[in-house]
Amino acid sequence: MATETAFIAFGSNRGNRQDFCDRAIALMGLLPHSQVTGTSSYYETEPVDMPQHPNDTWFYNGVVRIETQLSPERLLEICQETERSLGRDSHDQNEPRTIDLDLLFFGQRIINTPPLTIPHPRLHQRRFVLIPLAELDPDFVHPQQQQTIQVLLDQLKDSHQVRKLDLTPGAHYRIGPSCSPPPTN
Ligand code: PH2
Ligand code: MG
Ligand code: MG
Repeated sequence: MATETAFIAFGSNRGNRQDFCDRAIALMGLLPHSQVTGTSSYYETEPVDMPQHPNDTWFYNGVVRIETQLSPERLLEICQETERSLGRDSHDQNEPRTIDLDLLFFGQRIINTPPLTIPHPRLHQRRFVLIPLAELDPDFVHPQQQQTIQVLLDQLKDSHQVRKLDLTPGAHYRIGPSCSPPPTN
């Protein structure tokens, strides 16, 4: 089976946003026939394309990169199952959500078969996606725009704010050696 590089964006604007993002990253680490090969920093980001309420919570956003032998259809299904398992109960774009997982790229493939649209149709217009993507792979070429992530970011006109957070992504739920308690001597 061929291995492809996929990028998945995560976002949370409800409840304990850091915790939901940590848990989503941990669950991505358990994907069958797949390996997480990169996790961006967390960013706190101003809401984009949402009706403005005065005390709207900003999002936590970031991106993970995986090498996978899954099909894009199966990967999408697993992302949706993961959203449900983390308490996502609405798919109304305007409702706050515990976690949103969006498939951004699947190698260089262009897919337009409902329910899949890859690349994600708005990713090249969104600073909250391009900044974490550029952290992981600035030279990745967008198969439709035919530009690298870095060039798309340099050319971007999106004035919504994106602030890098000083947190370790996935820290609370990391599986493996970093779970060991610190030495006690
Ligand atoms: N997701 C949306 C719409 N607007 N804005 C930010 N800052 N972050 C998001 O993840 C986001 C958004 C639809 O999924
Ligand atoms: Mg989304
Ligand atoms: Mg989504």
